[in-house]
Amino acid sequence: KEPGSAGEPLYLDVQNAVAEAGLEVEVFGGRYGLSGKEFTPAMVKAVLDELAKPAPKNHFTVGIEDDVTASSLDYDPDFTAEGKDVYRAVFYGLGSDGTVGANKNSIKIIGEGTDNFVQGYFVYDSKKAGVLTVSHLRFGPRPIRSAYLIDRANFVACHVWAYLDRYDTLSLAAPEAIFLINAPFPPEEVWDRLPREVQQQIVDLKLRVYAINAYEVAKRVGLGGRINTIMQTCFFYLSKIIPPEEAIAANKAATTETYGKRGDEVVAMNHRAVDLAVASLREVKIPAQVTASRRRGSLVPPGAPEFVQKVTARIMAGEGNRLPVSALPEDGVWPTHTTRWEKRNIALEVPVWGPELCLQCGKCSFHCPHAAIRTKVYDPELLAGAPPTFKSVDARGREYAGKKWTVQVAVEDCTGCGACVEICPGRDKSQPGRKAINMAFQPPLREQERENYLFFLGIPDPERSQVRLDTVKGSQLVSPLFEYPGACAGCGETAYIKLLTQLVGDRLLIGNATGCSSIYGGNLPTTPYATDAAGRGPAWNNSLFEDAAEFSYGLRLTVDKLAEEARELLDQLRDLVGEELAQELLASKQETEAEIAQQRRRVAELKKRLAEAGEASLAGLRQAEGLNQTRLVTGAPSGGQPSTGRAVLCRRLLLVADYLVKKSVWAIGGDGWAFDIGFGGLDHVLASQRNINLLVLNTQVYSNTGGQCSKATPMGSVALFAAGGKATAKKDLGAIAMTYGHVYVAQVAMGYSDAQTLRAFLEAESYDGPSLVIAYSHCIAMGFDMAKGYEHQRRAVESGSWFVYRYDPRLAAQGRNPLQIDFRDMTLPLPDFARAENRFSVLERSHPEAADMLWEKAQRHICTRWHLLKQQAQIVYSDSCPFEPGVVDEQALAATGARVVTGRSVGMNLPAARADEGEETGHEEDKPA
Ligand SMILES: Cc1ncc(C[n+]2csc(CCOP(=O)(O)OP(=O)(O)O)c2C)c(N)n1
Ligand code: SF4
Ligand code: SF4
Repeated sequence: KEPGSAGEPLYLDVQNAVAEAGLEVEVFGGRYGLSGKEFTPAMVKAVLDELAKPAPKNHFTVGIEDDVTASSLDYDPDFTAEGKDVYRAVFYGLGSDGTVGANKNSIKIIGEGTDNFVQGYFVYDSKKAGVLTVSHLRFGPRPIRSAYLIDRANFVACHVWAYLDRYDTLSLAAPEAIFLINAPFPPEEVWDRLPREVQQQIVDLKLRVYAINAYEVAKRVGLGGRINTIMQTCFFYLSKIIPPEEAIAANKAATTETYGKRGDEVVAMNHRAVDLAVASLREVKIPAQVTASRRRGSLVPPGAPEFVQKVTARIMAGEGNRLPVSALPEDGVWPTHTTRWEKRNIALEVPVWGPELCLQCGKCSFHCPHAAIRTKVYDPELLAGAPPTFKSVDARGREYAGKKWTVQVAVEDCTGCGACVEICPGRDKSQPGRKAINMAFQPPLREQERENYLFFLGIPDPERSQVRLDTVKGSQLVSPLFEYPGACAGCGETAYIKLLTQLVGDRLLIGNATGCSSIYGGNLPTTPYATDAAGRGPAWNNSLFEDAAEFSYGLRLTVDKLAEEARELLDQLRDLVGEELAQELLASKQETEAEIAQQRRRVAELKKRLAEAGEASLAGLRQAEGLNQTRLVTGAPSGGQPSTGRAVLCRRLLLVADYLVKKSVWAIGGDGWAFDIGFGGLDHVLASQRNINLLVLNTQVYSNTGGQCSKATPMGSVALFAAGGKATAKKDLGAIAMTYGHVYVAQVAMGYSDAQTLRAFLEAESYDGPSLVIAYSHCIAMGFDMAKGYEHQRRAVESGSWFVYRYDPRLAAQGRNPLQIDFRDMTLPLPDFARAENRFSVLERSHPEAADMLWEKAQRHICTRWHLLKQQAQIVYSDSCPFEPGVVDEQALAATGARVVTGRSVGMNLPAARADEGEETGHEEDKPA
């Protein structure tokens, strides 16, 4: 309903039709099902019952607890219209653990193999992985027309033990239902480990409980963490919808079909899993009474703000639809920095730091996609009061002499992806495989590491200006302002965003294209964008899939305009503010963190002086009845007191003074945005001369919507809409952007070189013009173990499938070639790279000839592009060379009188590379690329 409208469109249409026809019919309108809310037979009945009353409520709501306008209808939640012969099963799974896929298989097996009718509803969180999925399956002898979720299930399966403490999984169980739990310990221990509330439900509802340690079974047969086949087998075995032997045979056939493309070994592992699942399933003995004293804890830690406790936590618990209208903020403002309260505990294994092997390189923190492993350098006195298990060692390196060093894991936020362990260079020479961080079982570590992490967070960060943000290690000594995003475990996009927040801090403004990054970036109920100790953080916004570049361009124009206004006002108020302060504020170039920090202090002083001056003249302003606007704005000081007119200027300057500190504007999105749908806008922005940065998180497919082919998809790989292998080469967006000459362009892959990535980000940020950074981002859609994502990035570069380079127009202005290629040569044949990734290898298995043809062609194409790139990097630039960046000095142009230019942003120049870079760790990667 439009705000202010008398009713919803359909209601108004019907009212109109009835009135025009002159019928004597009473029309009632109401709302249901908004935002995907349920509309059940019980609610339908409530509406019909209401209409039967002498004075029914008009404009009612049902299924929403509207305690603000009191328009809700009550309904009886126990009313059901479902037949008793319908078998209802609910499965609580972990996003991307295969539960949903297995359930779809179950529907197929039962639908095709029996006379049953089947139905499946799948409820997902908008987060991609490591989150709750609930599958609702119905089977019955008659067609199923229940267009709503199950609320009384005969079978409830909980595939994640930790859910028992987070969600009321048994609220959907019918009396005497079967409850199947995946428990990561022996079945005999299950009862005693259940929270009291769950025991109570089991006893009250007389449930039959079965347990299996599916993780152990999966590990034994070589399936890693994939438990879906095991849990599906248990479902078939227990539910007896079809005879167990038939179900097992059908299940094996289904896994053959599902995993056939991944090779015989994967199929065999799944078949072994089916057999072992049945042998490992145990019934849990249920005592007559509840025995546990442990209760379910609060979903969020006690220190969480009231709103988080009362509203956010309920949405996290899956109870958002039960929140009353009055619980929601009137103005729609929702707090940020809230993923820190989630404590999802989804990792079965987490890294554990061994200080003795640590090289203090910061790579673990740099590469962690979830900001769940952090490093800190601090004064030893700050260790006072540390928990007994808190670890620290003497910090290495001259600049950290006398300080302490800690690597700390946020075990409750870690996803267990293993990326940090893979990347860690600290090895034990006497014990191959042992590193400075190693994965260990999480549950026993949880309590102690929670305490350690809290203590770690309490140690203050060093001043930004005191750390070398231009080194891998230094960049990780400031807290990220993007933490624990709900992206897939091991996501290849998020570490880039996290790094950006560390390099730019709270001056960052982001316009985000729709895609994975907008989902994990701007999710409800929690957001990963965080604030610093002063309560400030990046400003983030998402408009559309296609318009992030233009949208961010708008942010840039706005910031520039406000900065221009601040400067003009400051100029007018020089005498009031103080000539020296005004001059310093206007002249500051803010090229380094130290200068930016100084400018912040100046702005703080300016605001203080403005507030004082404003106060002094407030009385005059209040008496200024009849003053016209012109006088207000142009009023001059009189008798040493600010005039009322100048008070207005002061107030205005107070509002915009923060824009005197430089802001950094970034458009962020995927390749679907940048290469395809938003390309026109992106190109438009590149063609400008504004200081705007575009970060493309290139997963080479549309990841968020399931892996559709984009123009960045490599030739010879399989994606949705390119089922037989993509037959054209990927578009070279970087090459296109370089043709402008005035655009800073970089292609990076942090798995190949973190130092080069870091450098590119800093250069892009410092370049006073448009910058395009295209970041290779591994993705679950590529089809490999995400723990090894950075290794795949390295191989992509070594095979030439991905070139890393930087093109800096500032070099051309110095008579140097702006293009710097950041790797030496291709050392890996393309097929060797391709075979390790399912997106390619699936083609070789299904159509080997097509794979041969396309990979051969792709290899040739890569060689051609490589030669062109090398030649481009070898062109000799000189003062007289025609190859110049296409930048014209706008001020000089304006001075010709040809046009007036206003409000162009002023950027900072790149701090010169320091000769000692890379010395602190001795790693090749830490040296300037
Ligand atoms: C105009 C429009 N078309 C389609 C969509 C649906 N949609 C949302 S995100 C997305 C894919 C994003 O892919 P990409 O830009 O590559 O980002 P990624 O998810 O890979 O990070 C699509 C198709 C949309 N939001 N708007
Ligand atoms: S296992 Fe993954 S999420 Fe956990 S700390 Fe390491 S990189 Fe981060
Ligand atoms: S990556 Fe390994 S060696 Fe480097 S800081 Fe982390 S734990 Fe230490």
